[in-house]
Amino acid sequence: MGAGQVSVDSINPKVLKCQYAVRGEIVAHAQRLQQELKANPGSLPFDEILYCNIGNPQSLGQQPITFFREVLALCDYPSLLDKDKTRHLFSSDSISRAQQILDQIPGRATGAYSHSQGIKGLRDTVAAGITARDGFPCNSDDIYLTNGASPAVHMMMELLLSSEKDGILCPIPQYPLYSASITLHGGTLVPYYLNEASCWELEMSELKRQTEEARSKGIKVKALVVINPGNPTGQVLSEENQKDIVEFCIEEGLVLIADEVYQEDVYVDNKKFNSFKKISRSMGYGEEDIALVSLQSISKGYYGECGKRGGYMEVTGFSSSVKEQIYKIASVNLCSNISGQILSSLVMSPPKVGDASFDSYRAERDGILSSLARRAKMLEEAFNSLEGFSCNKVEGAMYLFPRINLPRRAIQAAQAENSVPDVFYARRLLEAAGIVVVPGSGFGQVPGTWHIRCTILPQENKIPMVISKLTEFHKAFMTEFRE
Ligand code: DCS
Repeated sequence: MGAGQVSVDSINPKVLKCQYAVRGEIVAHAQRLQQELKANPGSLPFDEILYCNIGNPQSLGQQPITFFREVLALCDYPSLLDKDKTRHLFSSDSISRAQQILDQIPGRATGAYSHSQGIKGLRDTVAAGITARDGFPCNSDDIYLTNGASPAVHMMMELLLSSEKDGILCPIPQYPLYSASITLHGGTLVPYYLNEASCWELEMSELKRQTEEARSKGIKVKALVVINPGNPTGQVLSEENQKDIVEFCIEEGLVLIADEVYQEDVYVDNKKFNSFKKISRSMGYGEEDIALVSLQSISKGYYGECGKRGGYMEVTGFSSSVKEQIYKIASVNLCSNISGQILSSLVMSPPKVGDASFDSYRAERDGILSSLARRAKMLEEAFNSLEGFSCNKVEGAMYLFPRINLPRRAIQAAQAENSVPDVFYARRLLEAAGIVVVPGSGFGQVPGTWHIRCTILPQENKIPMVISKLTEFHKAFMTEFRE
């Protein structure tokens, strides 16, 4: 078949419609500039591209947790376990953990397919970790180990959406995986706006209003997505708010899809992560009351193992016949990758007090999290000090989502180029300073407001440089477009 036989007109229109800004046009432009820098050093006003567009910690220098990698290496190359010499390279608890994991893997082989929900012994470990975290029991039959949270989202959309009459409530701003997956599966995104003026609060009145409005248009609202801590908005929900959300889902008969991938990334003392499973169970609600899907990932937290692709979804409150269908969808993909499965078990069951690795594990974990908290604060203060910017507190996750009040002349200049104003700003920032951010329009925002999303992930010693480049660019930009 020749290349001409497939055209954009002949492919699935849902693919054409789907958008994913985190790796969109600004990033493509950054990659071109990076090539340019390599081919002609000194040809651009900067000598390095600073990728603040994506939550990919290790790509910017974050080191993996030693214990996790030791266990992984031993599982992947078990011959090391038998050799007296190489034993000195590994901590004693990583050796015992690897042995324990290998005993749980059929054939002791990380190169074998596993059960489609994931290796039973690893799911047992994940379930025990969830039980310890929440203080409420978790059954390993409810766990599906996945290649990150993304496939879990696609799986749920596949399950729930049959036509554009099916709606999913999503926060705006949202992480564009949700809009992309809903588009690909032919459903309708029902937006609910987070309130920027009150630190991106999730207001129940807004949820109700949007649900009613969607229903009045004939849309069957099937699920509510909540991202907590929020991406791109960085808020951490209060317990009271979470309880109201649980009540709302029960009253309205909605599946609650709780995206909890940033559960370890909370940077403020007055807020704490609570899983929706814990909140709903603490209210006395059980499986018969609420359908709940909780997502976790090895990509975030202090682990940042994005490229290993791991995570899980905990699915509760679905009938056994629906669970059979979820299992069927999982089984079409055979299984998730085994390294990701092992890491999922490790992040939910890291070294404990008294284990040989505990002190080094704790130092690595706390070092990463406290540095992220400092970086968040430094960048937040920097944005707030710039004319026209206002930035809410980063309570959690990995991003700042400051609002920018663009001068009228900048908006006109963007329109003259057929560009969206925040895309125009992000492009200018990239071209002048080499800093890559994602325009707010990629996440959704109140019409007429403009934002950018910037990660807090550049290494801490680079933050002052990021801030000074950003400041220099912004001042020049505002001067250029001043009325
Ligand atoms: N859910 C949220 C809220 C996310 O932010 C991400 C990734 C995912 C799910 C999916 O991650 P994994 O598939 O790796 O588990 N965050 C993207 C982002 O905003 N920047 O980097 C990736």
